[in-house]
Amino acid sequence: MVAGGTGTVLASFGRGVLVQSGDSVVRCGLLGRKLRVVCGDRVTWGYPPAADGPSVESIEPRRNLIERIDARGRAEPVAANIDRLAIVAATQPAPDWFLVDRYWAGAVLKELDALLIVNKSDLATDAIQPQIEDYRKLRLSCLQVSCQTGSGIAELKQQLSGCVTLLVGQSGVGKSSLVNALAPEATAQTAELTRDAEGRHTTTTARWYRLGASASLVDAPGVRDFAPPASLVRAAERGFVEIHARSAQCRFNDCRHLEEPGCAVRTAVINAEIAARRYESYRRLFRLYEKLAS
Ligand SMILES: Nc1nc2c(ncn2[C@@H]2O[C@H](COP(=O)(O)OP(=O)(O)O)[C@@H](O)[C@H]2O)c(=O)[nH]1
Ligand SMILES: [Mg+2]
Ligand SMILES: [Zn+2]
Repeated sequence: MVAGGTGTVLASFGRGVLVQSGDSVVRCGLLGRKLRVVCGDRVTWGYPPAADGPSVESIEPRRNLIERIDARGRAEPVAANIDRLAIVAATQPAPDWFLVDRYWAGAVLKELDALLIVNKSDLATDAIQPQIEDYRKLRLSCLQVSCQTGSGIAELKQQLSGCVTLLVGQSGVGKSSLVNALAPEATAQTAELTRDAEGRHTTTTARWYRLGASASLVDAPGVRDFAPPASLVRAAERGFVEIHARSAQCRFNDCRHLEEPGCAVRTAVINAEIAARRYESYRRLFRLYEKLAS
């Protein structure tokens, strides 16, 4: 039996965590009531005399912490030490582009790289090509793949190397299927495996999967809203690259790009230099942040 060591938290459930330590996975308790461990944490574990089994003893300082807003509007930790956000969309279920914009804005604010993965390319994708083109023009990387046929998966794997990537997206777009396609030994639970007796989807916590030697994926079901930085209503603007770029030309320094006179952003929308749909996403995110900050 190993005496302990350091490792990465694969999943955290209340008072217990799974830790990847070298090549083994250890189920640990937590030493002390104050430890709050989240998926992706780097931890030290051992067999402290005060505990009756392997226990996490300390957490290394985090590079970042991704939090979501729960149903009551409170911030709830999802995962730590993330490099990149992969936003997953598909033709089915029909994409919620406002949600995609919101995720991208969240990534910008957390200083994460962002990537759009459009899954299910085996189905007709004509309907969503215009939006994909819009994102490409804004320099968001977009990759079209199919878990079903394997198309684009090798290229995606290449893009993910060397990074810890957090997968987010509507339920049913194929996040778990992507984990299985990229890390066949992972056996992430897909829709077929997570329905309960009544056929409802069961929610699970974030899970960390090793992808070869240098990359990993975190599947984070149920993340819709990222917690905005406290006191930062203007954060919404920074999350929209094209709006942020234009704002320098607004008459007022503190222009919110809503009804202010001399707003260069609204002029750009009228001249179709900024997509009306993206501007609407900005307004909605602005209102959401305003509400959360009040
Ligand atoms: N046609 C098609 N269906 C897919 C593809 N990838 C996943 N699915 C299906 O989409 C459904 C939802 O997949 P799942 O991975 O559970 O989505 P999640 O909720 O985002 O984790 C399942 O029925 C999958 O079999 C794909 O590339 N093409
Ligand atoms: Mg899933
Ligand atoms: Zn403005």
